[in-house]
Amino acid sequence: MTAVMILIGSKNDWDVMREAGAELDSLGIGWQAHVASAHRSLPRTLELVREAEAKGVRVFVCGAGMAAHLAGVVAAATVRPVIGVPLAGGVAGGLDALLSTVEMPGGVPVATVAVGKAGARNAAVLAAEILALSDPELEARLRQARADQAAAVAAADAELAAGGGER
Ligand code: RP5
Repeated sequence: MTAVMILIGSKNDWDVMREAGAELDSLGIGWQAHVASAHRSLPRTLELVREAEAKGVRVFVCGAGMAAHLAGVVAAATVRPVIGVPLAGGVAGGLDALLSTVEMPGGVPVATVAVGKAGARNAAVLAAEILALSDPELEARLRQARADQAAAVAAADAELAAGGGER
């Protein structure tokens, strides 16, 4: 089942947004991705949202750069959760996209994450956390992923110490 739809404003956004797909894969969540521009192909974008709702997509993840209106337009077209990933590339290195994504008018929220790859990954994790509210097995996988992260930090710390991390 496709639980998450990833939308990107340009094919050039995929290099970063593929991180979201990879994270969803690692958590065992079904997804599909489409290029759908708020500016260049608005009717198709709205059609994709309608189709996604009809086939049971529960969370939208939208990545866009520059005047990043994709997440906001999708949020205007659905009451399902929309997570926005601002992407670098504009004149302000991603700050432009961050503000375009996060500054939504009251009543039409976009849950906005960090600029770039960390944001793409966190969008997937946040989508998973939303889905896990009604899926105890997914919640267990999320808890395991957090435990794995902590173990990786501990391993890095031990490696640093073994390599002479003190004087
Ligand atoms: C946005 O404009 C896209 O999300 C992309 O990040 C940016 C530039 O698009 P391209 O000119 O690279 O297609 O709509």
